[in-house]
Amino acid sequence: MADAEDLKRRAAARALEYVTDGMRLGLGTGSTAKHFVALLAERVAGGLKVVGVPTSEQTKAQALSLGVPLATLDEQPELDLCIDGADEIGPGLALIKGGGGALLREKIVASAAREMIVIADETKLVGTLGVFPLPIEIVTFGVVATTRRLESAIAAAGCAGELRLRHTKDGKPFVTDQGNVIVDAHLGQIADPRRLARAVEEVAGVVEHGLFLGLARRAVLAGADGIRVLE
Ligand code: ABF
Repeated sequence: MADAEDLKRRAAARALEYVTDGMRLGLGTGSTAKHFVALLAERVAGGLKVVGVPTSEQTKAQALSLGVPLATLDEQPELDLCIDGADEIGPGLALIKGGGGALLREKIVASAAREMIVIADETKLVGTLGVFPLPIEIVTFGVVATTRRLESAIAAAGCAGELRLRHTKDGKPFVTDQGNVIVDAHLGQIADPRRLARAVEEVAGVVEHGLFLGLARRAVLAGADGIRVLE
């Protein structure tokens, strides 16, 4: 039986079929995206010509170490395709992302791409988003006040749950690549993702949230029975 890493690698390998010569690619973050970057590097070594825009310092370091040509988003502001993982994939390919802490750059890069393909093992597919905590990136100024305003906004949008500031393993606040912090909203279920997204976006101090709505065009899902492509 295939283990989780094997399934992630298979999804990444299938997504590679959408990559063609000359493409400008958004390169995602996380363990599934890491497989994609490794497989892409093999194709680059074999002569495929692409340029990648990484969504995190982590992905940048991996791609550089494997010889994948990179550019910044300012150098390549329009991308052909972005390939990234997700924490949950819900109806209509609505996503929760950001468990890895890279949601801000991930959303900017995905938005700059003509198409986004999400890659995952099929356990990420859910009927309703929200079991995975929703990451919300906020600025470091006024964290307590912003978190309180977020609690009210989230309740007004019909959701309930606890908000927790994310910490690293050694107990320090987790700091993103952009120098912000993350509050994880433990909501259990998000009945109306658009309503929640709008409510969160209205709170001063919020930089971005992990609801990716209307961004993914396809999901390549690997399971024990093979690969499924949802569109
Ligand atoms: C990134 O990696 C994130 O948005 C998401 O949090 C995570 C998914 O990680 P994995 O592929 O390791 O499950 O795409």
